[in-house]
Amino acid sequence: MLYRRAAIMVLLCAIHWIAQAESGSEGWLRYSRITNPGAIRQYQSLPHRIVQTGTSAMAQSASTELARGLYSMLGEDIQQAPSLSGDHGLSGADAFVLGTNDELHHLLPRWTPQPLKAEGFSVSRFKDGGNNYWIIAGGSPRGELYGVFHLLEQVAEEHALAPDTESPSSPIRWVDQWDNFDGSIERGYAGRSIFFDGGHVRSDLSRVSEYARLLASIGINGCDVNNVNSDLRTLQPDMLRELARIADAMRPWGVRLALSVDLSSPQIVGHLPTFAPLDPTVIDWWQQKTDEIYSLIPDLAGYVVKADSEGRLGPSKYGRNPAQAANALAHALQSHHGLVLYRGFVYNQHLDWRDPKADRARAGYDNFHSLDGTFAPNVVIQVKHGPIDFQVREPVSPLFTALQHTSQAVELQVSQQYTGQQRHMVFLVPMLKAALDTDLRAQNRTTPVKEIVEGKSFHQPLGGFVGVANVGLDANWLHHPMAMANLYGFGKLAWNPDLTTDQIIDSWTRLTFGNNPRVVSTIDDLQRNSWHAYEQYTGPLGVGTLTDIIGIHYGPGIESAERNGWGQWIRAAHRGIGMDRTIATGTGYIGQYPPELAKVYESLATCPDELLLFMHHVPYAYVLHSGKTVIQHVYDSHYAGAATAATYASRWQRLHGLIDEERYQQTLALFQYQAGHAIVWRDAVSEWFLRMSGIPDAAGRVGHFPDRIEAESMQSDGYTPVDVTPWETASGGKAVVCNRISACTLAQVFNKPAGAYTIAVQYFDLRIGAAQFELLLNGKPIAHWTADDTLPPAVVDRRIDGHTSTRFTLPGVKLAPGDTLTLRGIPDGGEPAPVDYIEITK
Ligand code: GCW
Repeated sequence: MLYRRAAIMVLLCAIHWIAQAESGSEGWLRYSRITNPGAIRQYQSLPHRIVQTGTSAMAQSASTELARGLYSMLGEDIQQAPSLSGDHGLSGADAFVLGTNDELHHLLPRWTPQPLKAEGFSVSRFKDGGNNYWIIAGGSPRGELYGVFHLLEQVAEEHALAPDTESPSSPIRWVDQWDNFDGSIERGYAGRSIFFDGGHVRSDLSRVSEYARLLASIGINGCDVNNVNSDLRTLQPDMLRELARIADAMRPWGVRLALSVDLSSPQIVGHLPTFAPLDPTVIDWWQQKTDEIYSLIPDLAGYVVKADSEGRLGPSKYGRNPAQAANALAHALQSHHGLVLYRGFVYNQHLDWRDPKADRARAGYDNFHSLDGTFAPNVVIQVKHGPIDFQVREPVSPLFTALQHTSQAVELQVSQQYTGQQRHMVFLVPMLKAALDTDLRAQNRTTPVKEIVEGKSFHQPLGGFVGVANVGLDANWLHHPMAMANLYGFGKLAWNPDLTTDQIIDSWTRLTFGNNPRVVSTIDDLQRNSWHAYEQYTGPLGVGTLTDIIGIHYGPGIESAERNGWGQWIRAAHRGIGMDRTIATGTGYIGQYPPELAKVYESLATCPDELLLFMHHVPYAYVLHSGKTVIQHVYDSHYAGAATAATYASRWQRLHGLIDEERYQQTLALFQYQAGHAIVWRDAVSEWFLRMSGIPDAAGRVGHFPDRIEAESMQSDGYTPVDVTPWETASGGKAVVCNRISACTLAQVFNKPAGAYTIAVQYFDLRIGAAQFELLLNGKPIAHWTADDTLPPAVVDRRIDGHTSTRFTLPGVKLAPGDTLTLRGIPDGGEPAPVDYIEITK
C-alpha cells in the first residue's frame, strides 16, 4: 500500500512535469522519456524498487530523485520501500539500495564498501541471496545524492550503467549570487531575484528549492545568496530569521547557505563606536552574532567578505590588513566549522591614469602576498581568475602563486557580465579551462591554477571553486537557453577540473536537448567556438572587453576604459596600443609571476599573441607571431567574429522540428539578435581603431559601406538627426529620432540593378517603450515589428548607443530601380523610434 502510494505520487508529479515541459525550467534535469529501443533494452533489467537506508532530508531527496528520474525516463513504476524484505509483488526483490557506507554495511554485511571521501560516492552491483542490487553508496548523504544524480545522468545520456567511484576535487564548490534585498541582482541578466523582493526574503521559495536541486545535481554544496556588496541589514536579527528560511529550502539538496557580510556591521548593526577588527568589543560582537546565526542556521557554510574594494569599508580604515580582518571573523566561526571566504578583489578605483607605473592588475598580489601564512586555518582567499575583472581574455592572477601557505578558491563568472550578458551565446568553459590549466610554474614545477586551488600544489587543506551565477526569475534561469551550459560546466569543472570541454558540452547538450545525433553535433559545434568568436568581435589580443567599462559592460564603448581611475586602461595612442606591464620599462606587473612564466611574458618574442596587449604597448604596425600587423589583426578578427555570429541562426534552423518549438524559437530570436549586435561591435571597434591609427584596412572594408544608407541622409518626414555618444556606436556617429507623438518616416529611392535583396534596418531598442516600425515598398507594407526586446541594460536607460543598437533583417525582397523604400517609425512611451541606417545587400 505504502509502495503504491509512492508510485502514484511519482506519477502525479510526472504529469505536472510534462505540462510544464520545455520552458527551460528543468535545465539539464529534464529526464525526458527514452525512446531509442537499444537504450530501453539495456535498462530493462534495472530494479523497480528503491530501498533507502537513511532518514535524513538529503537521503529522502536522493531516493525521491531516483524514483522521479527513472519513472520519467523509463516509464517504469518505481516503488520506494523501507527495507530489503517485504511484499515484493511483481517487481521481485531486486533493488537500488541507497545509503552511506556505514548504513549499507549494516544492511548488507556481505557487501564490501569502497573507501569513500565525505562527499564521494560509489555505484556498484551486488548479488545477495539471488537478488540483484544496484548500490549507491555515499561517504555522506550528500555523496549519496551525488551518486543518484550521476546514475540518472548516465541513463539520460543513454550510456550503459557501470560501476563507478568518484569524489570531488575540493571541498569548496559554491555559487555566489549578487542578489539585493530589493529583488534586483547586480550583474544579473535573467530577471529579478529568486530569493528576495521588496526588502525581504520571498514568501514563496519554490524556485530556491528547484535551484538547489539543479546545483546539487552538478555537485555544488554552498550558495552565498546576498550580494558581496552586502546590504547592511543582513545581520539584523529579523533579517537573519528570514535568511534561515532560504537555508531550510536548500538544505534537503545538500546546498549550505553562506552570507556576504559587511565589515562595518559591528558599528552599523551593533551600534558599537568602531568596527576595528582587533578591538575586543568588535571581536566579541562577531562572536555573539555568529553564535546567533548558528542557532538559526546550524549548518551555515560561512561568510564571504568584500572589503576595501569599490567603496566597501574594510580594515584599512584602522590601519589593519585583510588577514587581521579575516581572522577576527574566522575566530568567531571556528567552533561552528564555518569558513571565511575573503575576496582577493581588493583594489583602489581612484588610480592616477597619468602615472605610467600605476596598474590595477598589480593590486591583488600587492595587497596579499606579504600576508601569506598569517591567515587562520578556516580562511580561504577567493581570487578572481584574472587580475582585473572577468574580461573576455586575461592572464591568470599571479596572486595564486603568492599564497603558498594559505587556502585559496578561484572565483569564476557564470553570469556573462563582460561576455554578452546572456544575449550573446558565449560558452565559457573553454575560457575557464584555459585559466584553470594555466601552469604558473611556481618553484619551477608544474602548478596549474586548478591544482593550486585544489590544495594540491602547496598542500593546503581547503580550497576550491566559486562561480558567480546570478540566476534570476526567468523561467529558464539565465535567459539564453544556451547559457545554462555555463552553469552546468562550472559545476562539472568544480567537481573535476580535468574534464574536457567536449565531455562537458556533449553531456549538457544531450541532457538539455536530447540525444538526436544531429541536434547534439549542431549544438556542440555552435557552443564550442562561441567564446573565440565573441573575443574576436569584442576585444582581441588581450586588450580586454572593449565595452563601456564604467557603465553596464555590455555594448562597445572603447574610450570609456581610458582616462579614469578604474585602471582598465588600454593605453591607445596614435602610434600604438597596450599596457606596458613589463619589468624592464612598464609597471613591473610581469615580475609578480614566478620567473619561468615571467620570462615568457616579458619578451615580445615569446609573449603569446592573445595576451600581447595585456602585457605590452606596441605600435599598430607591430607584426604578430601570426604574421599580421596588430591593426590588421584587429580588423580581420572583428570581421571574422561577426561573420561567425552571422552563421548561428542558419545553423540552428537546421534543427527545426527536432527540438521543442518554444526553446527553438527563443534561441533563434537570440541568434538573429546576436548577428546584428556583433556587427555593431565589429563596426564600433574597427572604425575607432581606424580613426585612432589612421592605418586603413588592407581588405578595404572598414569605413566603406557601399550598401548602407545613413538614416540622416534619407528623405525625412518628422525624423531629426542626433549625435550618438560614443560616436563609434552609430554608423557615421549619428542617428535619427522621431519626437512626434504620431509616426515619422524615412524614404529612399532604390537605384541599383533589379534583383532579390536583403534589407537590414539598424535601429535602437530602448527599455522605456515599445516603438513600432513598418517597412513599405512603393507604399505597400512589407514588414512590421515592435522594438520591445528585453535587452540590457536591466535598468531603464534612455541612451541611444551600442547597448541598444539592434537590427531587423528581411531577406528576399525583390527590388527594381526607381522603387521607393519607406520606413515608418511610431514612437511609444518616450522611445522615439530611433534609426541608424538601412543596408541593402544582394
Ligand atoms: O565585476 C565587478 C562588477 C561589480 C561587482 C564587482 C565584484 C559585486 O562590475 O558589479 O560587484 O566586480 O566582484 O565585487
